[in-house]
Amino acid sequence: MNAQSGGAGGGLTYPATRTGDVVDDHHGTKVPDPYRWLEDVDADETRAWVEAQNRVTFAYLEQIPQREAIRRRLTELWDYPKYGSPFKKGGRYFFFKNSGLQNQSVLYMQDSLTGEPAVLLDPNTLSADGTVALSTLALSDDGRLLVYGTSGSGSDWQEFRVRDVATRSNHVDHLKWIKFSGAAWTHDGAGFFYSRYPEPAAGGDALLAMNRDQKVYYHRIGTAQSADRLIYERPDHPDWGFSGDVSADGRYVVYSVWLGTDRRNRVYYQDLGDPKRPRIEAPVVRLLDDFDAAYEFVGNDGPVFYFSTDQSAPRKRVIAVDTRRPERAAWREVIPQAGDVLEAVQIVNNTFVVRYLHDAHSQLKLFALDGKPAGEVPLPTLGSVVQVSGERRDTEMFYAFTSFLYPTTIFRHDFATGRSSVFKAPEIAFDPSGYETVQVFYESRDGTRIPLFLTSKRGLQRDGGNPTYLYGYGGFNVNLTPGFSIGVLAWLELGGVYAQPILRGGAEYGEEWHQAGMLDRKQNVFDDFIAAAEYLIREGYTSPAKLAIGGGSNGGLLVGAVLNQRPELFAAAIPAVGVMDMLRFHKFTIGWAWVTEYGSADSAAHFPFLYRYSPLHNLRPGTRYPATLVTTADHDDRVVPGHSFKYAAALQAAQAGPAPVLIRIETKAGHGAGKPTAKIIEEQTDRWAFLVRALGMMQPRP
Ligand code: X97
Repeated sequence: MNAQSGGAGGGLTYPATRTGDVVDDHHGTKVPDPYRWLEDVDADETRAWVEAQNRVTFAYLEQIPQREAIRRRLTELWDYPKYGSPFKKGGRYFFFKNSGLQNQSVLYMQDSLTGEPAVLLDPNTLSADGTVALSTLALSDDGRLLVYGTSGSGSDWQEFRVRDVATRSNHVDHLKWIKFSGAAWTHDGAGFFYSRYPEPAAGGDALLAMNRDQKVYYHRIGTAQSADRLIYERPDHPDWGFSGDVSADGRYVVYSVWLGTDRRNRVYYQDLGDPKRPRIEAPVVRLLDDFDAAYEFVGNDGPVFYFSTDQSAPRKRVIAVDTRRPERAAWREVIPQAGDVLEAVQIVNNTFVVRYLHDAHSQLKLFALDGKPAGEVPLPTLGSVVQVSGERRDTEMFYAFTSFLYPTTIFRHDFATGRSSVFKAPEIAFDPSGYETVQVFYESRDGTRIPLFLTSKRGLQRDGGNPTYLYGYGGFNVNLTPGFSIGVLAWLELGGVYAQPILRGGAEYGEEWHQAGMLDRKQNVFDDFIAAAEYLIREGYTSPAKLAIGGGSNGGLLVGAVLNQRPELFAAAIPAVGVMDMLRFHKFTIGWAWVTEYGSADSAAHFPFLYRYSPLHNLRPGTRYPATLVTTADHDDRVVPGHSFKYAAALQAAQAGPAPVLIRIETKAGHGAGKPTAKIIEEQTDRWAFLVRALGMMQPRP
């Protein structure tokens, strides 16, 4: 028995969405899933639905008078050269640069810091519309060969190719069915280790099928992928993945054995012997096989391996493990846990370069290899250090620094003088002096102190009338630190306030903070977000009629959940590429990888808390929901678009208020990585145009 459900809102007529009669039995609870058919993205009926929804959405967006001006201003602001941190290999420098509006950044090389840059690889030549992006990169130890990964239309699937650096011509090598893997060269330059999945079954959809059985291979340059040597597989554990890294001295391959997005891992290694004549057939040794904590390989002194770890240290520390005496009692602590969380560590100039997060903004500290503090690199303002580059033998390092009002700038640190100086400053026509970022703290529902970054015009009137965009993530140990974004800048120019709270579930205060937002504690994340909204209203920054919320991926789930719990608190919501069906997410692509974070509806213990907040299952027909723009993309194989399709259909049917409920489905795009500049600008234009209308920011001229 099928029925049609259409909806109306704000004078809009939505495409009719057929309702099916699928009902699942979850541990005795009957749960209807009327829009199940929308999960099948290849079906003609789904394609027709997508087209019909996009027609309604774009017709709505096109009649917003400010949209054109927003697009023009975003394009204008975007158009300045952007640089990445240079990195060195074989005596040359390599770096990414985007001239301004190029769809993809170009990889350049130059012989010295003052030399002439030459293009090594321009991804813009790989497709006319910029939808083929570089996904990974590895230069051989002598810098002569480059293996690069590309992904098409935003998918997680990658293909690897090999380029000769001197001639800029490609070798015959072409590898497929790679996901969640980089490449790690042996130091003879003969080939590299990488991980891949079995080729998906013919007739199946490679964008929907579950990813399991990752295996490690060694590829020898100049040979066919079918001749690759299988190095390691674990058919007894189809969920395990393997991420190989060759040590800086070329002697070891160190594998992180990962199980989904769980922060805990195992560490295995191979001793290749002579780096110039590596024994790739060397046995795989299980060094840390307890899956008790996170261990990240930092470097080694011969057989002594350094790891950053949260073992007995939720804010992380650095330890040394002697592979000849791997037992825990023999581990040596090199850098003890501090009050701030250790975000990342690497070895440059025979020094540990450590990034800490202090209330979610960066500090950069140096330590000798024996752990003695060796000073701090002063940073320009409250912000984030991203992209530190440099190798153990280098005497310089580069890092990028960024903040809401500090366009990403490349610094060079000279270890000989101990000084950092600006290496590449962006030339952008933007005067930050009219704006300010402040960090405030508020109390969440259970009294937890939550940091909140607020960026706005200086001298803001706290009269409750400021359009405010509240953006969050809150999960998976992922940090949401201050960063420069053209989109945010355009929002500020429109008179908006940008508010970014540090929600539980992230890594900003270490593993305890992460765990406080996991599994049956997920509601804490929503409470933190709701409390941010209440704080902004109470303090006079804004009011419900002027408040919008946004987030992507796990943040799309956040927006969906909070919208259901407090629909009256907001005027608009923009859930992007969200996980909206908490009962079925684990059945598609890599969704199973999130089970240690979210739990699984297959578990009778987990089902009740998932069912209680799942965005798709907590919409109440007859409710006045805020104006909502759901966004997703046809090639999103991280969070499959079916989540957003079903959610948008259900929200359109439930909407009792006048506000629009729209879904914007991007084509030839995915979860976000590698998105071409042209598509980013189009999407950002539509988000701000939607909010300008929903929050009544500028009255359309008569
Ligand atoms: C993922 O779903 C990544 C899926 C593949 N993957 C893992 N573990 C990762 C990885 O399952 O890439 C990993 C990487 C970064 C952060 C966390 C896990 C891995 C780890 C070590 C070595 C190799 C791979 N992610 C989540 C996501 O996209 C958040 C972060 C990455 N989600 C979409 C969560 C819900 C919505």
